[in-house]
Amino acid sequence: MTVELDVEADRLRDSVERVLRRARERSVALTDAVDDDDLVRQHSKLMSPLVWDLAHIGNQEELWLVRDVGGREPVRCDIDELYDAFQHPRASRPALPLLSPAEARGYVREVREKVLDVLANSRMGGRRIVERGFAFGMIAQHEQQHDETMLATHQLRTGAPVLDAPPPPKPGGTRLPAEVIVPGGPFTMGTSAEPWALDNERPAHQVHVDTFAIDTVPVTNGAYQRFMAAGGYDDPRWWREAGWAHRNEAKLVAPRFWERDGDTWVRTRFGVTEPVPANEPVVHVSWYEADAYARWAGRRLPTEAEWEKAARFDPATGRSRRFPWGDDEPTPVHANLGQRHLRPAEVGAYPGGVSPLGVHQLIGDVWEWTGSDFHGYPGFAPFPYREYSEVFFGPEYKVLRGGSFGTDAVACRGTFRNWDYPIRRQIFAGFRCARDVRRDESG
Ligand code: AVJ
Ligand code: FE
Repeated sequence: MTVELDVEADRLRDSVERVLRRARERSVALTDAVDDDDLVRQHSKLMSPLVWDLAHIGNQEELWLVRDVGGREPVRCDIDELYDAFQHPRASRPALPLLSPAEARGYVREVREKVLDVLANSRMGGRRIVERGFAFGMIAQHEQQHDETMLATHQLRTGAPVLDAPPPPKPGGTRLPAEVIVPGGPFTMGTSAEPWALDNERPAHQVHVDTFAIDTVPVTNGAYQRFMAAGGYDDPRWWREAGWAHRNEAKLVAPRFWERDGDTWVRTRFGVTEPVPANEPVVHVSWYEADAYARWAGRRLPTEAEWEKAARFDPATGRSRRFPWGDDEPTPVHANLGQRHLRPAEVGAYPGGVSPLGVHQLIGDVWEWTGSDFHGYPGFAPFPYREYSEVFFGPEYKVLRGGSFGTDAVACRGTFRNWDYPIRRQIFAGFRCARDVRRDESG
């Protein structure tokens, strides 16, 4: 028994070390890609300077893994306040006396060395926070979430391209049905078993969902351009009141990063301008734009429960899977995750990731706006800190699901929940549509 537990703990420590290293390689690549001047500059009021994200990653790691889990002395006790996201809004961060790029790099390295020592000595159990490596998994996810945020900052910066990646796979040419019918009935939403699931994904609970239809693939640029060409941005019928007000104030006419070039649209991605690719999922649209498109199309956004049922429900067993394809961790066969590519793949490009009911690309490519506000599930309990989720619960945030090409596998699963304001467009967000299905239609 003890020997088995030791083997189990060894395996866990190895996998923790791998995900921590993977996150750090990405953070280093994203911050080494530009010069120091670029690291300390603010590329958009919506974002922190990259050097803030870097030191904040180290500071969270220090707070939870060095001090709390490890019970060690602080590496630096004088900078917590600077890197507390609740003390300083993003727009004010460039003016703070932040660590310089060299200091930030030294800081995260020093913290990591201590953490690897804490890890080597951790029993991976005993206290709830280290049960099955939770705190380490939480910090790897935190770093990867900031890496995705830094990738969004890269997308907002101007200048010559500095990031590079091979193109994603192309679809095989199989024709897919436009939509999939998901049978009504109960399913298990959320999880109590996933060791690294964050507090807002818990606990597992039964939810009844009426029969509905959901798009087989995310809405493409080509489909979205038909909405634009039909005057969708100029017709208040399709927009809810707050969306129409925002469309007027922000003068929305197209997704973020699109520009008119003669009579076609081009878009700039990580410094490269190209014609808008018709078969890729649309990305960089706000919730209000997604909502207006859906209404124009005679459809609606899926609720969060509908999205999760489409992604996880296995009608053969009645069970909810970890991922659409099953319980195995994502690989490049399943989904476009982890910044392996710098764009979403064309729709139909991941047949290996299809759900039991036949829905494609739920994981990876683009975050998908749902129609739902961000709330705690029945029985929610904040863990390990209220500021991860609970302080954001309420009607002002909309839930996004599924992860993007810029989301690492450690921070993505069938239960994972993201949220943002309905006006936000700098995140890698698209959507798919759903509709109610009448009883006589579903037989
Ligand atoms: C879950 C992506 C909304 O970036 O604000 C990072 C993740 N929480 N540091 C965010 C997060 C604390 C969070 N999102
Ligand atoms: Fe953070």
